[in-house]
Amino acid sequence: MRNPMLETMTRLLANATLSLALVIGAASASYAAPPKPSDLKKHSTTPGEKYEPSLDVLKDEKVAQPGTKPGIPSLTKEEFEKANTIYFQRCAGCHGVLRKGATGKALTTDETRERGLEYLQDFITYGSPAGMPNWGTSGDLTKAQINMMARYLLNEPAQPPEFGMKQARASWKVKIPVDQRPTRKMNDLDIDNLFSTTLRDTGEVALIDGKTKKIVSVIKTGYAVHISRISSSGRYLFVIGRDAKVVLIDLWMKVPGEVAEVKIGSEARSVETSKYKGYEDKYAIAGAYWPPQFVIMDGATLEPLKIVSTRGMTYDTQEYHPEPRVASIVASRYRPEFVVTVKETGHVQMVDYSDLKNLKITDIAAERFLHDGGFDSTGRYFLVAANARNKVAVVDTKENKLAALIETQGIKPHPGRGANFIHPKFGPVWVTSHLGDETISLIGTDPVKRPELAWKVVQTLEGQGGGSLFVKTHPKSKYLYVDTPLNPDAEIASSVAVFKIADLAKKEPEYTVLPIGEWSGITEGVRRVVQGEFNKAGDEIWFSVWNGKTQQSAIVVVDDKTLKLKTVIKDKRLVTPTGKFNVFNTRNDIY
Ligand code: DHE
Repeated sequence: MRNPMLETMTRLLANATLSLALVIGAASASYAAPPKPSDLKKHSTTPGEKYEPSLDVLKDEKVAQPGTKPGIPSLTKEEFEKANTIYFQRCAGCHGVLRKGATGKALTTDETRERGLEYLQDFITYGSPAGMPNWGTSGDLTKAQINMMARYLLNEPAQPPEFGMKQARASWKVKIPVDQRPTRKMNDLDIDNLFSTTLRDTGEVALIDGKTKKIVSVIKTGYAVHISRISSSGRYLFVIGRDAKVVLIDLWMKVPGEVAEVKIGSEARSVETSKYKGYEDKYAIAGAYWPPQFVIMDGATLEPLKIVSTRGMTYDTQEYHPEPRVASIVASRYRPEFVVTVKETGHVQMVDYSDLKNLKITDIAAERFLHDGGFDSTGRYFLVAANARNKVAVVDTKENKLAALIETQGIKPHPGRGANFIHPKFGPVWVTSHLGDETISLIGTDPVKRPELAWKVVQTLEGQGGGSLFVKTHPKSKYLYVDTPLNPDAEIASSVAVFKIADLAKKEPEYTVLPIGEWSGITEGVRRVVQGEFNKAGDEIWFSVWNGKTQQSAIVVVDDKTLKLKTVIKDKRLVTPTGKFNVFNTRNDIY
């Protein structure tokens, strides 16, 4: 039996060469009998369920094949390597590197051997209505591959290597020592209005001048580069790739370029720099998915100084989790602390960097499956999505405690860093959209003047649909922008919804659709429109038109006053542009 929705999604995702993990199972995946073909219609393989980590770097890591056991079907070395690649790419995001379970069920051999080969084959082929994609009937995996994966699961999991100080130091390179760097800005660039733009599939960032809209420099970074963050002074740019390589770029150089690099693990997603008064530009931190750890580095050289494992107990049931990944990290302005979110165990760790030898960590029990988030407009409260729990945790970085845990009223919140504005009726709010449905949730953020509304969903808006990743506004803007790049409908994926903030007091606020993909003039590909980012002045917003690696992509600049097209940035070097990080807004947490 075919599942057209899944097939469309799979095709769309493949076209755009997204490496979102294609997951085997979701939180509620059950081990009951394989579903009947008629149940397959109930599969909810929405973008929300597909947006799970794909361990694209670990899949290529050479790991030793565990020994076989009599009576258990074995794999040849070649089969093991192929199965391992498929597992890390498609399954580990949910079931964990060590197969001990994350949002998906544990697939340890005590579980899998009890079920047996045939059962596993059926389950992989048909999936389950609870969220496990139907890999066989969708055509994603062949019969032979399914048999190979079932045998792989009956054998002990492969254990990727650890990555400690020895490996980190061996990878550390200072290309230009501090004393050979400029002592003042050597270029005419308006650094604060540069956009560090992720070129996802070439492993580079393009620095684009906010005024001329020209590429100033393209810099090699890590594999499948993910995000950029800026040092407190605005001089240094930090970029992290999924291969856990952190690259430090000096924006004062005549042509900004790399001055140092280090690897902090095998798979990573987040990086941040110290921002507390007196510690500006002093330290950087990066968080890894594998091994589960964070690394504090020197801010000017990336010398790795301290590695801290995040392995430990889940916050609620207090059971050991062997691989809780580090998700978002932000820098507190109230204390010399990094705010580190630990995904699978649901802890937020306030890591005090004032004394690295006698490291103090205040551990806040929040919620499992923490992912992305940002500050409220005052910079005191950090709001982070626990996406598989449909919640947002609010961390008070002044008092170092959990201020609230909020049901967002949508499915799988994904705020990016969120958006802050003054609502005409409810005052200051912070916003998240959702991967799993069209809900846009507005959360009150003023516990002093509006305590009755603080940390409550004060309003929900209906956007274009699910598959939203990022919302954005600016203190000078009158609008809230909501993207939907992972929506299965190509028209929705290539446009954004814009709400007029002044109209939000109306009963059913309407939105305007900006056909960004069409405005780009590109006619090929799905033209996914992703992540709005304002310029320094807050009068224009930039969107990436994210196509496949061999297709044309672009950046579309919209005039925030008129909501009209201002410019299209096209350049053959703009390959798979996704996130864009304006230096001024990023370093000052303006969103
Ligand atoms: Fe991201 C932020 C993890 C896929 C673009 N992404 C984040 C953060 C995390 C994360 C933990 C928060 C970092 C922080 O603030 O410190 N992302 C993951 C994944 O695990 C996931 C789902 C799958 C994977 O295997 O990596 C994933 N992310 C993507 C993409 O496919 C995106 C859309 C395109 C790309 O370039 O990779 C993407 N993620 C982004 C962007 C941000 C981000 C642009 C930062 C947004 C911001 O405004 O700060």
